[in-house]
Amino acid sequence: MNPRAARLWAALAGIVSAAVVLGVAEVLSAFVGAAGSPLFAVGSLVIDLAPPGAKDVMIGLFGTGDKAALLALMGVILVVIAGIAGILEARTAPLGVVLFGVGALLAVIAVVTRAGATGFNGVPTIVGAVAGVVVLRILIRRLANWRASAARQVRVLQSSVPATQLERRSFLMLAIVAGAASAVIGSGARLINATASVVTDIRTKLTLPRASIAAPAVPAGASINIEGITPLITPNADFYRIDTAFSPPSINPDDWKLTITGMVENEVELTFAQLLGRPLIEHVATLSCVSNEVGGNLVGNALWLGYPIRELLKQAVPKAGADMVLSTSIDGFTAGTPLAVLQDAGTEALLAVGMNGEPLPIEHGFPVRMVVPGLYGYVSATKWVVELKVTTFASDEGYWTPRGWSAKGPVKLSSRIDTPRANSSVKAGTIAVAGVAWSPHTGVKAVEVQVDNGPWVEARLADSISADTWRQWVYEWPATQGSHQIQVRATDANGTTQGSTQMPPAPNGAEGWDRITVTVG
Ligand SMILES: Nc1nc2c(c(=O)[nH]1)N[C@H]1C(S)=C(S)[C@@H](COP(=O)(O)O)O[C@H]1N2
Ligand SMILES: [Mo]
Repeated sequence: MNPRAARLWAALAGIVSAAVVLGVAEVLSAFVGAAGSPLFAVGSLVIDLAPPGAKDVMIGLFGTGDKAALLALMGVILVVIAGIAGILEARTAPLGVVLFGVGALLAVIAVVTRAGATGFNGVPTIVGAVAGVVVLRILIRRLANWRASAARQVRVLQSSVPATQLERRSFLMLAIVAGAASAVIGSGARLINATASVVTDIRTKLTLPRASIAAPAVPAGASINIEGITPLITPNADFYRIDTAFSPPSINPDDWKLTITGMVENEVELTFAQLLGRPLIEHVATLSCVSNEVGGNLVGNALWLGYPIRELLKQAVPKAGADMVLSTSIDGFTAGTPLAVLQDAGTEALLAVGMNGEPLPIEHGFPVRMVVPGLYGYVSATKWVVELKVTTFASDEGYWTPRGWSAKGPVKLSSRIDTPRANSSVKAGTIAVAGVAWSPHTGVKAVEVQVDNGPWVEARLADSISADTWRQWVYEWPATQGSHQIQVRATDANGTTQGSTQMPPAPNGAEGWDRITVTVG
């Protein structure tokens, strides 16, 4: 093999390895967040750093294609540098690896310094770089073997042809497979990431209309100010997330549409703009997951902004005999909700667009989800919802029903101790035992605490926002030295008290008293 050919193959090894870096980084970013894409970050950084004159030149030359032109330019530069790295590695290892390392370091810096990025977003690039370096080392070793074998063949002038062919094949196979896989899978992931960043951007810039009917001010007495108690309103960043989506769907609101189909007199179609044009209402409601264990935290309370589903159903006019609405997410998830609940004038079942004063976070259903006070999420709270089919429980079922969960899922009366923490140590004296209790749509009227085998003592309940939300409670406990067991039970507005029977989450929600042990010193 002549030196020129050897250099070209080494350059190819470098380019393939760079494709592996980017491909792996894009695929990982598709799962952990589009902000992790080194291509996106470096491109954005270049745009930010470019002097205004350079931008004008690019726009002058390429018009609205300026971003594509920039990407192409970056691609050419990358190919050249990667080629050089391959040649360096073949000639003077590990210089090529060092060049890869420096490039990856710069890309990681670009990624983590983007607005809103965290150190975690650097992980895809780091993992990608490690994979790329491994491929580079293997390719360069195979290339060296191929060259050595070819040189031997020339020297002895006899048939070691099969050996040379094998060495060549092992180099080319890896180069082709790694290059092609990175290009194809990486481009697919890049497309997903590009859409995700576009949708993130649209969401950030979106201003929702004000509610026609604003939620009444939260009563001052609804919050108890105690260290360690769950806040009355759960911030979006802390709101539990449960869904079957590996990475949350990216929906451009301009492309979003809801259809109401099935057993209706009039099929209804609603765009996002039309939805925002309707009179929206605000409502605070507690949402909880049927999988929540006693004492668990798969429950949150938020201020939702949305349009009452009952109004849409009025427009669609359900036919006689229908008793369920099967809501479908763009990702295929479905939930079966009793039609009567969605039609009920006293239940604020919403097609929600806002959560705590912001557009829905993407992982909580952007641009539109359902929220139905009083029902577990799996039978009501479809995120990224695109279709409501009016149907019957006899002929349709939601996603979780054939998987061992009940077709209907009213939320069970529950209470939880937030503070002190289970198995913690506290000082003797007055200890605030506090937490939350909920029975959405029914309301909580009392909470009692029992220490060891003592009597059940009534806790002080904070004011209620409405029957649809949880209530904070506190019991000032005169704690004496020793190990103590504390348990809690709530009574709902109908006078029903939580029973002592323990039930696991499946098939329709956990039951039992939350119980902790603390050591008083
Ligand atoms: N598209 C979709 N929507 C979904 C789910 C899902 O898996 N996919 N899970 C449901 C379940 S089980 C719950 S508890 C709630 C959780 O909503 P959150 O993630 O906003 O807290 O969403 C519901 N909506
Ligand atoms: Mo759930």
